[in-house]
Amino acid sequence: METRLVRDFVKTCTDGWLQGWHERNGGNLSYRMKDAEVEEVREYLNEDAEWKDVGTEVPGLANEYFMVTGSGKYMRNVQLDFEDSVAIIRLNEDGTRYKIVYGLINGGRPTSELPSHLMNLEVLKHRDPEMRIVYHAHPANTIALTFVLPLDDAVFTREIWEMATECPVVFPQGIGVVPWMVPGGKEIGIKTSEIMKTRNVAIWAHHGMFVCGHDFDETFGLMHTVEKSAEILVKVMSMSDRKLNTITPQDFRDLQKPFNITLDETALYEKKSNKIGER
Ligand code: 2HA
Ligand code: ZN
Repeated sequence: METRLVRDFVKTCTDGWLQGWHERNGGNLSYRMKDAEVEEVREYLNEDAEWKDVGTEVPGLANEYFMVTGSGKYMRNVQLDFEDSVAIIRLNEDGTRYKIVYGLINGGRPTSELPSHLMNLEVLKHRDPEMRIVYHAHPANTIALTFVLPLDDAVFTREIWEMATECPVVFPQGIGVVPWMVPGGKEIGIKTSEIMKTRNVAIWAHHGMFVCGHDFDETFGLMHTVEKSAEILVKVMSMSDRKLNTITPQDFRDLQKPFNITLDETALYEKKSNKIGER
């Protein structure tokens, strides 16, 4: 199957692997397919496959097709063996069941995080019908920060925004943080999709990050931008627990007009001190 979509999907998996975000079978990727993309590969689809439970309900995505990585599959292998690592699934008419219409040729299931992916994609479709991608990875610097920063949306947003001027421009809605939870289920999917109602970045404490977007470049670029800033913050914190200089709340506000963005004001609190992570 050599389509533009397949090339873009594979490239994202490979790029994430090359960044070191996908040890073993870590991370997963999903894409809500356009009708024309389904038609393009129609001849490869097996509609006789058996129905299985999603593990949650996503009625807003009824009858739609998704390209998803497989549970237990390695991101590094997606480029080497696409049909073994990836599936196209179709949802039933009430969004409670799916069938594998393509891929996972050696058996297996869609990503273990399927409930989170689908619940996010449902919320995103409602927000903006062209938001089609959800990407989960295990980037080390972002995860490291969840051990030392308070697990607070405003603090995470502010500390990561301060590390690079592009951050507020790239994700003006800020970051949502999910406390440690059991992965793979409906509960963590509910928490994450609550964040995706208004934001494009969710950090799972001591686990990883979820991002969304309209296309693969934007989605991958968002993960990359957050993780790059997290890396700078880790470097700064390894030198000092305080900042001598930084971007101020007024500096952030000054970005809004020229960049035509509206920033999450809850992150622009006045800090009591220059100690990193303190409100
Ligand atoms: O192993 O990343 O969260 C895939 C995962 C589960
Ligand atoms: Zn994970």
